[in-house]
Amino acid sequence: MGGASLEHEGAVGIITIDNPPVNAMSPGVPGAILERLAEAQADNAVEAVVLRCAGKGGLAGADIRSFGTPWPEGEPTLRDVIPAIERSAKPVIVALNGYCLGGGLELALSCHYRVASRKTEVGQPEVLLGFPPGAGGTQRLPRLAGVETALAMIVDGTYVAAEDAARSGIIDRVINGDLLEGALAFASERIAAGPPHSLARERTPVLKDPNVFAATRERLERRARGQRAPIACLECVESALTLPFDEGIRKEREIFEECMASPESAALRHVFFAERAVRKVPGIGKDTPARAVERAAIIGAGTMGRGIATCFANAGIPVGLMDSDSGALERALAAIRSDYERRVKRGRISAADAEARVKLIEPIETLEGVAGTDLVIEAVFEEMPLKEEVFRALDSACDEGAIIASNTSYLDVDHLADVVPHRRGNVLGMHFFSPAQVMRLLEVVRTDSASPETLATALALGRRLGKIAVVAGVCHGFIGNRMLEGYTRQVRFLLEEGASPSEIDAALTGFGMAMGPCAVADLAGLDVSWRKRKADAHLRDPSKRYSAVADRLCELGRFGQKTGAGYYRYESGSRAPVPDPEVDALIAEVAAENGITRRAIGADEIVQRCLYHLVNEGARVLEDGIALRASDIDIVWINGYGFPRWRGGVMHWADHVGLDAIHDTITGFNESQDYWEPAPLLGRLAAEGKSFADFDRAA
Ligand code: ZOZ
Ligand code: NAD
Repeated sequence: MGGASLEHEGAVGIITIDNPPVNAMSPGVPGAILERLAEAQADNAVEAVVLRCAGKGGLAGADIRSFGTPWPEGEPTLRDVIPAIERSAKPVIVALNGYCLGGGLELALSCHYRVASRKTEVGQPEVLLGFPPGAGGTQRLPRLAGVETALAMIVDGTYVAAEDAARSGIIDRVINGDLLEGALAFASERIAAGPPHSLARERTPVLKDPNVFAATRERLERRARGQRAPIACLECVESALTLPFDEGIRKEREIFEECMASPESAALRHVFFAERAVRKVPGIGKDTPARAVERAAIIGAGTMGRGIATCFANAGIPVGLMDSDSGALERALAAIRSDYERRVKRGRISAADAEARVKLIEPIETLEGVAGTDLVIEAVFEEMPLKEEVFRALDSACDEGAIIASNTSYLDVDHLADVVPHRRGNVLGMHFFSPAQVMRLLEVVRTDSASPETLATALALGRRLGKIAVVAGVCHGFIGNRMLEGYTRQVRFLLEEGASPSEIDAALTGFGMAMGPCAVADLAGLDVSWRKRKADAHLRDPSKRYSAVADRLCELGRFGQKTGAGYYRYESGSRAPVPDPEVDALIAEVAAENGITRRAIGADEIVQRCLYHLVNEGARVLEDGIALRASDIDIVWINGYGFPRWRGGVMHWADHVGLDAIHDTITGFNESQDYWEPAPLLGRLAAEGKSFADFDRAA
């Protein structure tokens, strides 16, 4: 259990908070600070107190794991420490090092003075966990930093670096050398200067832009649709202006408690830990050796190849790019260059940086050019014979021990490993999402034969590329695309049964999905899945329902945005979807051919049919061991498919709805519709009154 110690340096008492790894305010820590503070108060030799942290973990705020569980009876909380500091007649100087976040910053704001090392960053990221600061941050920060700065930090959860924090008044001094020495020197100056030692609560918040609340509210209504916490943060900061300090604190507490109890906060806290759990992979530890990737190569310079090459360049890794079609390679290089130019124009990166990154991408003419690379990613057309041929050629061209990864969306990576028998241990899937340089998700597909070193290399590389890497087993479509198939099938069925593309999209964006499935299909290109459906036609069960709606659109050349028409039509130069009566007529025609009487379908049914299907397939993915845990599926759907983070991901959301209710509904669907056989794991968990989270805990 973490605690706090007290030592003396002349007239200064030094309290060190020690609760590795991040000095969170776990039960026991606030109590220990209070005790050390009381000792320092009682000691006549102490004239000032320096509060600091042990180690490099900073001050990460409340212990997020303790939320949702009862706080031990009688154990002091952060809310007891803060008034004790404010009551202290001896000035308390907090010395910050590294991250100072959430309750950590609230503790710091209650001190008389704040000094910080140059690498310190301060922030109130509570909104990202679904609640506003709850220990006075929304009242003290505006009084120190000004309303506009505080509002932006609290509503968006953004961090501010030490120098900027000093400029805005949050930090009193940035220390260049040794932090403790600097803090002690600062304390001596304060002792010499004597009282008064002013507190944030005694100041008046300064508002420069009277329009800032209205403008922020309007921005949040667009950006944070469906969420409560960002608006709740705004309401709290607003009350720093409209209410006396203590009333503002009461209001903040009220709103904090309301938000903390919300499903939104439970979901966001779940995602926080899910993002960390995903890194834990059986058989892979800190001591598993990983190959240093100093140079890589990408085979295939199409949509994906060019995006993946850009990821490497962004991470500063030299990368070769090869395509059997020299025109395609030239087009890719031109597209990469113009993408960087756009980013320079928007002020995202400097022209020099862009130039340096472009230089890291080296066109290679033949596969022999992969010699000297540590890792090759194959991103050619999605055809097994072609990929086999490329793998065989890579077998002769690659260095001994080089890793060969496939970016395949669906194909059997175990089979690809068999194509290069003596390199089997070095083969795996690295499934990027489009656009690869933007999307955070990377599915690392673990083959039966991949060595721990190969897997560890791919996972470490994923982190270097700024991705969130999720390990998936080999199956058709891995985690995400396997689940996607049934989701889009439901969309086609719903269209035939009476819903329009815009009704389906509105229902799912209303739920919180970043985009509706029809708009997504138009963006990605309807031809891609059409080709796949045609190639897999022989695998289809002819006794089951099939909707030809999307095929018929493709037969008309409606491939989506790139042809100006798909599920919607698009005015030239515009990406805004416009409902198209031609599509309505086509759908009605297909429905009539299949003998379907169309009806009005409400948003609830659309959401249920699409999302319960995801849950059911997710349960199968879990039971088959394709995903290591339900929370990994959540990470895949949030980062790869636009599932709302604030709903916690598909499986967490299912737990919230209740697996028994979902199982009952699916069982009902199964009586009259194809593809609804309940997944055995879903049935079992529902019968036992358990959740997917219980399944994860037991694993
Ligand atoms: O870990 C990064 C981070 O961002 N942490 C969360 C910071 C945050 O959101 N703080 C605000 C918390 S809410 C709050 O503070 C409200 C509050 O006080 C209200 C008070 C009201 C009074 C209530 C009365 C009952 C950080 C940037 C800090 C470090 O990043 P790294 O990449 O270096 O390390 P991670 O993220 O891998 O973390 C290392 C291990 O520490 C665990 N952890 C981090 N922050 C935690 C935490 N555990 C509990 N609480 C936290 N705040 C993290 O899970 C990881 O653990 P393992 O087991 O995965 O290694
Ligand atoms: P694409 O058609 O845009 O590009 C494929 C490129 O491979 C073409 O430029 C082609 O000339 C080149 N190529 C073909 N044979 C080659 C060979 N023998 N040697 C070198 N180059 C060759 O395809 P894409 O969309 O980039 O998809 C590539 C792979 O990535 C596929 O396996 C696909 O399933 C997967 N993927 C695609 C997406 C997506 O959204 N497009 C997303 C994730 C994964």
